[in-house]
Amino acid sequence: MNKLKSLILAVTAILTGSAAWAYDGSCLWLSGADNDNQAVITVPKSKSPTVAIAAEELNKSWHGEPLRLEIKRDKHLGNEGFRVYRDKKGLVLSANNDLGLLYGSYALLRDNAAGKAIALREETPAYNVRVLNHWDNLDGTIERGYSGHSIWNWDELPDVVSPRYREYARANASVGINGVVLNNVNASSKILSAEYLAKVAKIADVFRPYGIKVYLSANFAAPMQLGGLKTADPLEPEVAAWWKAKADEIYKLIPDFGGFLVKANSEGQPGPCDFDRTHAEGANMMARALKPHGGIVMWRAFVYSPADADRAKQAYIEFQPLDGKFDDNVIVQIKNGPIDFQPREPYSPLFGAMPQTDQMVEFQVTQEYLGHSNHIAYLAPMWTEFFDYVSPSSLKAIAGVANVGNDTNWTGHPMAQANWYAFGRLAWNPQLSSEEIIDEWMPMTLNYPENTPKEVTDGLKKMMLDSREAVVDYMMPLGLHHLFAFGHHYGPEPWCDIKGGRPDWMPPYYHRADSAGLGFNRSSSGSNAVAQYPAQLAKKLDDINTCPEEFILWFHHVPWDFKMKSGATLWQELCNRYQSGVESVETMQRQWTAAKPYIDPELWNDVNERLMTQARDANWWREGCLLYFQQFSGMPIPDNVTPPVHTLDQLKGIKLGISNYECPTPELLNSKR
Ligand code: GCV
Repeated sequence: MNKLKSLILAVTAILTGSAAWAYDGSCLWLSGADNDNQAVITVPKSKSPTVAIAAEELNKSWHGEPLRLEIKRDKHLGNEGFRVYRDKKGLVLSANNDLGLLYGSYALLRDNAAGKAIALREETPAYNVRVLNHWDNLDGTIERGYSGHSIWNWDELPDVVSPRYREYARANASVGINGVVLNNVNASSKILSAEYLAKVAKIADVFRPYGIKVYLSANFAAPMQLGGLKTADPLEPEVAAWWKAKADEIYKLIPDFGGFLVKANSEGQPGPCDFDRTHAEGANMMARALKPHGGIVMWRAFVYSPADADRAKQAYIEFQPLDGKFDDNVIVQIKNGPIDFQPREPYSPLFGAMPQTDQMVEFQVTQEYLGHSNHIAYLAPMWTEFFDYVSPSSLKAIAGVANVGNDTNWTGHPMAQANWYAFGRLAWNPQLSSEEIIDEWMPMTLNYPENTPKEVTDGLKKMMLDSREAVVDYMMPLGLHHLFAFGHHYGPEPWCDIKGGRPDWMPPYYHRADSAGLGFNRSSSGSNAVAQYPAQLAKKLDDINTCPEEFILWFHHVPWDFKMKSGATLWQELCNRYQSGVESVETMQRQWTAAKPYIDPELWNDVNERLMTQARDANWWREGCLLYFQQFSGMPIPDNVTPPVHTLDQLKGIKLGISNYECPTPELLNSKR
């Protein structure tokens, strides 16, 4: 719902005397003030604004027994942990400091809102750095942003500080996120100018009471672009001095500044390799500038210069030999998979391959490759699947590419709020299951009445839990990847071939369809990417008969008549998976329809319309991919699969004409079919 509509509703409510509250999605999972609340809250005497926020939140919405907040030394709890226990006088929330009390308050309120009994417990976060990465540009656009423009109003800062910054900080703190990188990794050096740092400082001031540190993406060539130096060579003393002076300047303005995120020598960004230096030399030089202030460098390993014929191997080839060469305030930030946030990827083999180096995972919360804001794709199952392979304890920190924009409901698709929520909860506790997280999020956000039939809420839960697998099935099942339309990555283009374009930006590079079969041979008889994994897993992946089927086309070029576990041939199985993906969306539509009487009409209609788009697009994917691959398999589409109604040429003719900064609208999609 747009802002104008919200305003009209609010005004109508005032004029008609009806309830002023109308759903617009802006509250996220957080409840507003609760007038019936009779809570008795005792808080420590403190001037801390953080304690004041905790008290305000509890006074607003706590429905439990009288509660006492205490600051008490407890070495188990660290800086951010909390304990909930009972003593003779009643229920107590205690922590070492104000921040622990804030996190504990949000945890208690979560229990309340989800209708759970208060669990007596001790909680500490799994990671000290739990950070969202905004890919927001200084002109207000967001790379891969699907919910409007950036929430940072750079033009009006530092004079005007939008109230939304506080709402945003509150939402993050409520799920345990404690850091925000404000700007795109494709970074403009301007963010480091005095003019912009003054603006950044204002945002940091708003975030501070919520325990959130500000970080910035830094352009490696800033000493040249901003400082007028002739070089950005990390071994040149004047370059190191420039970064040191810049760090000193930043910390004067923002004493708790978190540090830098750097995309170097990747997709055209400058980096140390431009000066024949290594990633470690570049990262360490910047880290040394931050070190005296306690800052860190998150150095991305998202690189794929063609050092090998297989892009999936390139980051490992470039980074693994640098193990042990990074300073202790550098963390190497690695995307969960070896290619690029596909609907399903095996984990990146770099994880665990650099035992002397701190590593962090980068998840993508924004749905660049999962239907933008038009499709429901609850991503906790993808992230917990990653943790099934990579032990959370082997990581030092965690990052998620934000899906937040200035739409009233923050995330475009109302259900995409669940991904922001899930990222925060998993960053705090990666042992949580997707189901536990959705059990928390759903009642708090969808706000259905308590007497909603269980089969309805079970249906909604299933809709969310199955949604990512549905996307995998209708977009690229069985380990297929990167079949996306060029540039914007919305619809299917397995045929895409742009003259002069990098081969590894073209889908045929990844699917390798030919008359013999389908899939990228990364086994020992092919690119041997399997060898980058630990020996036991490598052996399993290497054998077409033991490779998990969800990855079979990632690691093998599989003959069309290969017998799959179901007994079907590869071709039949492929057709079945595409069909099943489409049918799953139809099931999701039925689950949503069953919930209609219990959901706010505004919310229900919004999601319903998006589901219609999703259903149509799922079919678009199914038809496009099956018709295209059929040219190679030469086999008929089985009877159990709905016959395509379009021709391949018709589907090839669809060009959305959208940029990398927007979501195709339903109107645009309608006009193309
Ligand atoms: C910020 C992919 C995306 C780019 C993104 C890049 C990255 O290539 O398509 O938009 O750039 O990843 O993670 O740096």
